[in-house]
Order: sequence, then structure tokens, then C-alpha cells
Amino acid sequence: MSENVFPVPPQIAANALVDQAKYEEMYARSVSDPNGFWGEQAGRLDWIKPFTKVKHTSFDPHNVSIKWFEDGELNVSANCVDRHAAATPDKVAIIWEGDDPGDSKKITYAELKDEVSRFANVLKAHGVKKGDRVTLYLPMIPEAAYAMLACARIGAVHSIVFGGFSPDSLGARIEGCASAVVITADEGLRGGRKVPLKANVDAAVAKLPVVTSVLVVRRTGGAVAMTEGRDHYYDVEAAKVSTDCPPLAMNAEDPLFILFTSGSTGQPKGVLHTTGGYLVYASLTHQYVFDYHPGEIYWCTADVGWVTGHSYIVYGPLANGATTLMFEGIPTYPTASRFWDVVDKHQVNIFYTAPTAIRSLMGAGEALVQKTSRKSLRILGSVGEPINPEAWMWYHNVVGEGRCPIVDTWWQTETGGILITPLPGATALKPGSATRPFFGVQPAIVDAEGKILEGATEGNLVITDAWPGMMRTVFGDHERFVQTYFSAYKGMYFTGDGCRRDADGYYWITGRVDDVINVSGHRMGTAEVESALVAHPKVAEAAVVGYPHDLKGQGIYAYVTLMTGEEPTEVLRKELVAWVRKEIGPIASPDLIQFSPGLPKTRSGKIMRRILRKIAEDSFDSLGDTSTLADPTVVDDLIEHRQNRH
Ligand code: 6R9
Repeated sequence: MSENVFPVPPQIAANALVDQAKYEEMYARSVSDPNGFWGEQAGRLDWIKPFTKVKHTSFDPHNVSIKWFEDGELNVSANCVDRHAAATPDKVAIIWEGDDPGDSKKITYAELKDEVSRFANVLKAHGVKKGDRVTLYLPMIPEAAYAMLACARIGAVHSIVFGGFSPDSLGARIEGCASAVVITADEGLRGGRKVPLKANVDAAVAKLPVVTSVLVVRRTGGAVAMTEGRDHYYDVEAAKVSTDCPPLAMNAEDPLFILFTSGSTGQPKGVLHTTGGYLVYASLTHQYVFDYHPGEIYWCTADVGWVTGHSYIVYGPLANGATTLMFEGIPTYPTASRFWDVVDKHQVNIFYTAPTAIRSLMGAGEALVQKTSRKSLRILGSVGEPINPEAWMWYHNVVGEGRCPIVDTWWQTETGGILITPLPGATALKPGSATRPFFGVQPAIVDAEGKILEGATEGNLVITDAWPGMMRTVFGDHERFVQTYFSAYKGMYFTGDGCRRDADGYYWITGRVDDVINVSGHRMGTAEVESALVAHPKVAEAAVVGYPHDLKGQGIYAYVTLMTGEEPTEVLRKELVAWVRKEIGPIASPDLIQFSPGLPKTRSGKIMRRILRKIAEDSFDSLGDTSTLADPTVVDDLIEHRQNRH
């Protein structure tokens, strides 16, 4: 790991919101007086009914309960839209850049208010009421933001499913939160290729009587099947309603959205976020982490199907009255200069992306960056997985020409917003380190027994007290929430990440310590891939682990035991890859499949994944304790097969 230190550049320090002294002072207050600190920060929002209580939280595993601003009332869409539409109606809220470089448009705050209100009225006309869940399965088009904010406006709870998920995955998520209404598009468009979104919805909802309305936004105009009585084109419905829809007063703890995310079991969890604390946190972090100044153009390249898109394309920036860029395409279409072309075209000042994108563009060569100007860029950001120092240096030197601080932001779907991060004007950077905690965040490193370790150390990352943006529960399963996050280490939120802290108090995330892998910044449960594999008629057993992958960060390594009599052929290997893509979606495609006559198991029959991980990493000499193996020869076989692949 690199120990190079990059001080705050003078031109950034000169007009940053926070310098080092102010960070220390604000941080100290945020943890010593959370009620005072967050009570003041909540003033950044418009409250319909002011709160009288601020923090009311408990991490006690017998009574986990998280409430912030619990007697206050507000509306998220009023805060993200109406107040800016009133103050700065002509200011651009969203710059939309289509997949085709010739396709872009700008939506002002006044226009956003009309679009969101109209969308909300369409939802109402389809029976959506406060507390109802609505599933969104949309491409990166402005209607995705309109639909999110429309739900928030009328108190409905959105659940967005990434457009790369298969019909089965989509169906499970619709069912998991019982959405009667699904919003989709005819087709998506990515890298010049069409994505059959409506056809996927049809396949997903065929067996789901819970779904009574499917609203279809016309994106490509491609012909799609429309089921009479259930399916409606959005534009036809929109023409029937007005643009007048008053925002509903919501309690601060009313649900805002559910987002399904992968964990250590085969079933994704519905992470539930609520209204007041989430928006205060998304807004504050967006402003301070990116040192956002009014008038700046901000671009986060995530998809709204992931939490980064929720907090840092839509809610955080719009709560701050910012101009947020929404990109429909991919980094390599029509060429690998696309990101930088878009930066120049829209004069982007703040650019936030994932290490996997940086690594792939790095591979395409510097010339494709250097032919663009990028003079508008001021701050760069990274999220989703650890950024390796080589990619950090390239991002810093080639993309940012050495002048832009990189904020390496560590957080999770569960945390709602960024928890560990540099602040551009306050924090000297070390490539590969997410550096220091944000205001109100109290990280600690524990050993396997839960003992808090002090000073420079390494172990498991926990957070010892609540922050306003954190998840409140697993939708419909509070016990699972308690079990997953608060039972490993009593009284602490367990992140699932390993972490090192250096002598300067900087945090270095080392990756997941549970059965979650991070493939190109996408979170995946190994159990989900395993259950897809064993659903194949020729597969008897499967074990999936991550392994180091140059571009993706981690690749998916599957050990597969076939049914007796089945032959391990190349054809079958391809068939299994295609099968997983169909079952879960392309993001879950196994990179390597090793046919294994046996898997290493304990005498009680538990698969020893630790050993499988080591074999996948080619670390044959450090398998650790193998004395509990029921049949040690299985491991020798696996190693021999692994070595033969090279
Ligand atoms: C926001 C998001 C969460 C997991 C998290 C960790 C990894 C995210 C990171 C990072 C190192 C960073 N992760 N940001 N690891 N450095 N800056 O990505 O949410 O999809 O829920 O993933 O991603 O392992 O636990 P999510």
C-alpha cells in the first residue's frame, strides 16, 4: 500500500467549505453533542412541523431502535423540488445525457416541479396511497428521478430494481415488498444496445397477481406487448392529469424507500430508509464531501438502481438545489473518451465514479483522456470498492492533472450516505485510504471477539453509535435487521468490512469479511449465485467465492460438483454461465467455473469456504488449519485442478 501523502491543494483550501481545523471542531461537536449538532444541521431542510426531539436511538441487541427528529414532519419532494422551484425556478436541476452523444436535455427546477407533480397524480390515479410500495425498473432517464420524487410527494415507498437484474430477480423484489404498481420503460438503451425492460417485467409479473398496474415510459418507441387493463403508457396517463399535486406532510420516520441488497444468505434484504434523517444526511454529506458550491455542475455516474444513485444523483444534490447530471450510457460508448467528452460538453466540476470504471479506462490508454480538456474539473470522487493505489494515481495524475483532490468515499446501502471520507479542503490524502470519519460517525475496529482495538491496528469495522442516514430496519423483518447488523458485536453496528487504521488515524477498507463479494462495485451474495447454480438440473452442489480480478476488483469463482454421470465439458461450462445470467442477471456471470468432484467440508458437512477462497487466490501455501476436513484429499484435488488451468 502506498504511503504517499497528498496535502490539500492551495487553490482548493482557499475556498473550501471546511478546512482541517473546522473539520476537527465540527467532528468533535458532532459526537460530543449529537442533539445540538444534528438539530442545527436539520435546519437545512424545510420542516412542515418542527421537531422537538433529535436523536432517539439504541444499538442494544434486545431493543434496536433508530429514530431521528421523530415528531417532525416534512416532505422530501418539497425539499428537493418545490423550495428551489420557488427560489430559483430557471436553474437547471437535471442535465440528462443520453446514451447517444447527440441526445441530451436540461430540466429546470420549475419544470421538475411540474413533472414530479404530474407523475404523482398518475400514481394517485392508479390507486397509490401513502405507505404503498411502488417498484421502479427503469433506465437512466429523467422519468426515474420524477418517479422517485413523485412517490416521496405522496408518501409512497419506492423500491428500485437495477435494470441489469433478470425477470426472476425482479419478480422476487416485487413480491418482497408487495408492490401493486410497477414503473418501467419499453426498452432501455446502453452502449447502443437495447435492454428489453418491459418484456422482463412481463416475465416477472406473470405469476404475481399482486401487480395491478404497469406504467410504461416510452424510451425507444419499440413495440412491446401491453396487457389490457394492467399495462398503461405513461404519456397517455400523464395527459389525463394536472401538474398540481400538493406534497403530503410526512413524519420524519415514515419510510422513504426500500432498496434490496445482497447479504450472506440467498435472499436479498429490503433495506428500509426513512424520511427526515436520511435527507438531512444525504444533503449534508453531498455538500461537504464534494465541497459543493452553488452553481457547480455535479456528476455521479452511478445508476439509480444502486444506493449511490439514490443519495448522490437524486436526493442529496436536489435537496441542495444543485445541478445534477444523469447519464444513460456507459463509459466506453461510443469511445472510451465518453466520460471526459461529457465533462467538457457540460463543464462538469465534480465527478464521482467507481474504481472499476477507472481501471477499465486506464486500460484504454492516456491518449483518450488527454484529447479532452477537463479544465472544468475541480473534485474527483470514488465509491463502491477499495481503489487500488495504481488506479488512484492514474485518476489523480491523468484525469485530474494533479490538481483535483480525490474523495474516496466508503459507505453502504445500509448507511444511506457516506461515512468515511476525506473532505476536499480538510484532509490530506493517501491513495487507497478512505481517510477519516464524517461528522457524527464513530468507527471502531474490533477483533473476532468484539474487543475494541486502539491505535494503529487491523480487524473488523464497526460503528459504535447511530447517525441520521442509517437504515431503520429490514422491510418486514426487524429480527433479521438485528441479527445481521447488531448480533455479531453487541451494541455495535457491524459493517461486514475488514479495515486497517494507520498511525495517523486513517482508515483503509480491506474488503468484505462475510460471504458478500464486490464485483465491479456491485454487491453480490455468494449464496445467491450458489442457489442459481444448484437450480440447474445437472448441478449437485456449488460453492462460490471471490478472487482478485484486474478489472472487476473481484471476480466470481464457482466450484461446481455435477450430478453423477454428468460430464464436465466446455459446453456445460458455457451453459452454466448463461444459466446464472438468466437466473440473476448479467452482473452475476461467473468468471471461472471449476468442476470439482468434491468440496472441502468439515465432518459436520459445512463447506470450508476459507480454503476455497485461498485456492481461488492461488495462495496454496496459506490454507490455514485443515485438520477439521472430513476428507483432506479433496483439497489436493482442487489445487491440482486449479494449477492445471494455467
Ligand atoms: C455505496 C456502496 C457496500 C460495500 C461496502 C464495501 C464496499 C463501498 C468503498 C468500499 C472500499 C470504498 N465499498 N465503498 N470499499 N472503499 N470507498 O457501494 O454500497 O453497494 O451497499 O456496497 O462496498 O465493502 O461494504 P453497497
